[in-house]
Amino acid sequence: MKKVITYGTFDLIHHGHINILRKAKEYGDYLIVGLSSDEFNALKEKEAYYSFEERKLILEAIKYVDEVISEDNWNQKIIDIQSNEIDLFVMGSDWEGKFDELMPYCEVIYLPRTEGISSSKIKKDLFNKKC
Ligand code: C2G
Repeated sequence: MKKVITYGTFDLIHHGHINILRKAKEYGDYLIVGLSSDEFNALKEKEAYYSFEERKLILEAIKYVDEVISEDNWNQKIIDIQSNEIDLFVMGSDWEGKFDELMPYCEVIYLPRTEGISSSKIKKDLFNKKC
Protein backbone atom coordinates (compact mmCIF):
# COMPACT_ATOMS: atom_id res chain seq x y z
CA MET A 1 0.00 0.00 0.00
CA LYS A 2 1.49 3.35 -1.11
CA LYS A 3 1.11 5.93 1.66
CA VAL A 4 1.04 9.66 0.96
CA ILE A 5 1.22 12.57 3.39
CA THR A 6 0.55 16.29 3.08
CA TYR A 7 0.31 19.12 5.61
CA GLY A 8 -1.60 22.34 6.01
CA THR A 9 -4.10 24.52 7.83
CA PHE A 10 -7.00 23.70 5.46
CA ASP A 11 -9.19 26.50 6.81
CA LEU A 12 -12.40 27.46 4.95
CA ILE A 13 -11.99 24.46 2.65
CA HIS A 14 -12.09 25.51 -1.02
CA HIS A 15 -11.46 23.95 -4.43
CA GLY A 16 -7.72 24.64 -4.17
CA HIS A 17 -7.57 22.38 -1.12
CA ILE A 18 -9.75 19.76 -2.79
CA ASN A 19 -7.50 19.80 -5.88
CA ILE A 20 -4.32 19.14 -3.88
CA LEU A 21 -5.98 16.43 -1.78
CA ARG A 22 -7.42 14.73 -4.88
CA LYS A 23 -4.08 14.90 -6.74
CA ALA A 24 -2.12 13.70 -3.68
CA LYS A 25 -4.45 10.70 -3.32
CA GLU A 26 -4.05 9.84 -7.01
CA TYR A 27 -0.38 9.08 -6.30
CA GLY A 28 -1.12 6.41 -3.70
CA ASP A 29 -3.62 4.31 -1.81
CA TYR A 30 -3.75 6.03 1.57
CA LEU A 31 -3.58 9.76 2.28
CA ILE A 32 -2.68 11.19 5.67
CA VAL A 33 -3.14 14.91 6.30
CA GLY A 34 -0.98 16.62 8.92
CA LEU A 35 -3.45 19.28 10.03
CA SER A 36 -1.99 22.38 11.65
CA SER A 37 -3.08 22.70 15.28
CA ASP A 38 -4.43 26.04 16.49
CA GLU A 39 -1.17 26.54 18.43
CA PHE A 40 0.95 25.79 15.33
CA ASN A 41 -1.17 28.19 13.30
CA ALA A 42 -0.24 30.88 15.82
CA LEU A 43 3.42 30.00 15.14
CA LYS A 44 2.73 30.28 11.39
CA GLU A 45 1.01 33.59 12.15
CA LYS A 46 -2.13 32.26 10.54
CA GLU A 47 -5.50 32.78 12.17
CA ALA A 48 -7.93 30.06 11.10
CA TYR A 49 -11.65 30.73 11.17
CA TYR A 50 -12.38 27.14 12.21
CA SER A 51 -10.82 25.42 15.21
CA PHE A 52 -8.59 22.36 14.79
CA GLU A 53 -11.46 20.04 15.75
CA GLU A 54 -13.80 21.68 13.22
CA ARG A 55 -11.16 21.61 10.45
CA LYS A 56 -10.42 17.96 11.30
CA LEU A 57 -14.11 17.02 11.09
CA ILE A 58 -14.39 18.67 7.66
CA LEU A 59 -11.21 17.04 6.33
CA GLU A 60 -12.28 13.60 7.54
CA ALA A 61 -15.48 14.00 5.48
CA ILE A 62 -13.47 14.44 2.26
CA LYS A 63 -13.33 11.17 0.35
CA TYR A 64 -9.63 11.56 -0.60
CA VAL A 65 -8.55 11.80 3.05
CA ASP A 66 -7.94 8.56 4.95
CA GLU A 67 -6.48 9.91 8.18
CA VAL A 68 -5.85 13.24 9.88
CA ILE A 69 -3.02 13.76 12.36
CA SER A 70 -2.07 16.93 14.21
CA GLU A 71 0.74 19.12 12.92
CA ASP A 72 2.15 20.83 16.01
CA ASN A 73 5.57 22.06 14.86
CA TRP A 74 7.91 22.44 11.88
CA ASN A 75 10.09 19.52 12.97
CA GLN A 76 7.78 16.52 13.12
CA LYS A 77 7.69 15.56 9.44
CA ILE A 78 10.60 13.08 9.50
CA ILE A 79 9.14 11.30 12.53
CA ASP A 80 5.70 11.30 10.88
CA ILE A 81 7.18 9.87 7.67
CA GLN A 82 9.05 7.13 9.51
CA SER A 83 6.34 6.21 12.01
CA ASN A 84 3.62 6.11 9.34
CA GLU A 85 5.85 4.41 6.74
CA ILE A 86 5.15 7.20 4.25
CA ASP A 87 6.26 6.69 0.61
CA LEU A 88 5.44 10.14 -0.76
CA PHE A 89 5.29 13.68 0.65
CA VAL A 90 3.17 16.14 -1.35
CA MET A 91 2.83 19.92 -1.05
CA GLY A 92 1.55 22.71 -3.27
CA SER A 93 4.06 24.55 -5.46
CA ASP A 94 4.06 27.60 -3.18
CA TRP A 95 6.30 25.38 -1.01
CA GLU A 96 8.57 24.35 -3.92
CA GLY A 97 11.94 23.25 -2.54
CA LYS A 98 11.12 24.06 1.07
CA PHE A 99 10.89 20.42 2.16
CA ASP A 100 13.64 18.85 0.05
CA GLU A 101 15.39 17.80 3.26
CA LEU A 102 12.75 15.04 3.43
CA MET A 103 14.12 13.42 0.26
CA PRO A 104 16.29 10.88 2.10
CA TYR A 105 13.16 9.60 3.87
CA CYS A 106 10.53 9.51 1.10
CA GLU A 107 9.72 10.83 -2.36
CA VAL A 108 8.97 14.58 -2.32
CA ILE A 109 6.80 16.28 -4.94
CA TYR A 110 5.28 19.74 -5.26
CA LEU A 111 2.05 20.04 -7.25
CA PRO A 112 0.80 23.18 -9.01
CA ARG A 113 -1.14 25.44 -6.68
CA THR A 114 -4.70 26.30 -7.76
CA GLU A 115 -4.61 29.95 -8.84
CA GLY A 116 -7.12 32.57 -7.74
CA ILE A 117 -8.30 31.09 -4.46
CA SER A 118 -7.09 31.07 -0.86
CA SER A 119 -8.67 31.18 2.57
CA SER A 120 -7.43 34.76 3.05
CA LYS A 121 -8.92 35.78 -0.33
CA ILE A 122 -12.28 34.37 0.76
CA LYS A 123 -12.15 36.38 3.99
CA LYS A 124 -11.11 39.56 2.15
CA ASP A 125 -13.79 39.21 -0.53
CA LEU A 126 -16.50 38.60 2.05
CA PHE A 127 -15.36 41.60 4.08
CA ASN A 128 -15.36 43.88 1.01
CA LYS A 129 -18.84 42.64 0.00
CA LYS A 130 -20.10 43.59 3.45
CA CYS A 131 -18.82 47.19 3.27
N1 C2G B 1 -3.10 24.98 -1.84
C1 C2G B 1 -3.24 24.87 -3.21
N2 C2G B 1 -3.92 25.83 -3.88
C2 C2G B 1 -4.47 26.87 -3.21
C3 C2G B 1 -4.35 26.96 -1.82
C4 C2G B 1 -3.65 25.99 -1.13
O1 C2G B 1 -2.72 23.92 -3.84
N3 C2G B 1 -5.14 27.82 -3.93
C5 C2G B 1 -2.34 23.93 -1.15
C6 C2G B 1 -1.08 24.47 -0.48
O2 C2G B 1 -0.02 24.57 -1.42
C7 C2G B 1 -0.82 23.41 0.59
C8 C2G B 1 -2.25 22.94 0.96
O3 C2G B 1 -3.12 23.40 -0.10
O4 C2G B 1 -0.10 22.31 0.02
C9 C2G B 1 -2.71 23.53 2.27
O5 C2G B 1 -2.60 24.94 2.19
P1 C2G B 1 -2.75 25.80 3.55
O6 C2G B 1 -3.92 25.31 4.29
O7 C2G B 1 -2.61 27.23 3.19
O8 C2G B 1 -1.46 25.31 4.37
P2 C2G B 1 -0.14 26.14 4.67
O9 C2G B 1 -0.45 27.33 5.48
O10 C2G B 1 0.57 26.30 3.37
O11 C2G B 1 0.65 25.16 5.66
O12 C2G B 1 4.08 22.32 7.22
C10 C2G B 1 3.38 22.77 6.10
C11 C2G B 1 2.37 23.83 6.47
O13 C2G B 1 1.52 23.38 7.51
C12 C2G B 1 1.57 24.22 5.24
